[in-house]
Amino acid sequence: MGGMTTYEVLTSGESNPDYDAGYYIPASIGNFVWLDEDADGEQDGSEPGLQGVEVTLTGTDGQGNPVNLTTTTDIDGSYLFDNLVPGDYKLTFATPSGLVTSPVNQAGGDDTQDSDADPTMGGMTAVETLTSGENNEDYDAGYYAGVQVGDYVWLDENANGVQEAGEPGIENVEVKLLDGSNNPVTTDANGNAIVNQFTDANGYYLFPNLVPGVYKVMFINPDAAKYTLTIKDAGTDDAQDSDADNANLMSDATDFLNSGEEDLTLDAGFFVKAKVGDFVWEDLNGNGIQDGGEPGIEMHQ
Ligand SMILES: [Ca+2]
Ligand SMILES: [Ca+2]
Ligand SMILES: [Ca+2]
Ligand SMILES: [Ca+2]
Repeated sequence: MGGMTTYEVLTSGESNPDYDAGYYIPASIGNFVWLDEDADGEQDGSEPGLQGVEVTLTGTDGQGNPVNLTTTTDIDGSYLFDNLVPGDYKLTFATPSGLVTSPVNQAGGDDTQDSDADPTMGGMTAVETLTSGENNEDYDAGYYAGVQVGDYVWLDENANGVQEAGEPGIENVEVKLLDGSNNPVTTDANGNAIVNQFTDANGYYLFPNLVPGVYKVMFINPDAAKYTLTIKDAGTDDAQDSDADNANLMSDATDFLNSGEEDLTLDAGFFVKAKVGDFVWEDLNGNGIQDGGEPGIEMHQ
């Protein structure tokens, strides 16, 4: 009715104070989905936005109407639901394919710099009450890709510490995953349990889909009576050397692996000790041949 009231008949002497008008300013909520490269749940300066992530707004506006709207993030990772009636709303971020949701409510409690999508709630945020004119840009979501470490145990036939053509892998060697402080790593980026890996028929192992961070591995000598660990860090190519320390069979720590990175240079070489021998005898007839009946000589020091 264009802001028109009903028709009121004013009678003689009437003073009617009941004709009022209320207004609100539309509200908005947004605004950022980003690649959390170090998986700390904080928006660091160099971390880019993620395009094409689906965001759904649900709730009830102040007039009791249910609201259900969906949008996708722009090329810079931004999104916005605007022109909203003030009310109670929450957002649900659809996890992009192949990525993992960052931890919620980090960044030292700074709501402008954290991630608000709760991975235990399917990417849903808490409920936000938007008031008249509120432009809330603090509803953000971070995602990262898992990292991986590996990948090889081999028979260092010439014991020079370098992986060379013709030197085969060793199958079924057990490898443990440790963090940078030598503690066992128990879960992957999706919260699944990590078990020790065993090298395959070609000597390869892999710990995939890990939370970005620093890792070490520890190799278990498959047969200590047979195998000796080769020398560490021989040569100049980290991809072709052995990384296990002789004292504890642990590698050095990797660099910090950011979202999607890998370090496949964590390798270990073992060799089998060579033997020489084995007979000194009394050559009774002096012909230089070990004839039957010619006895061995026991040497005494
Ligand atoms: Ca971060
Ligand atoms: Ca926030
Ligand atoms: Ca070698
Ligand atoms: Ca290496």
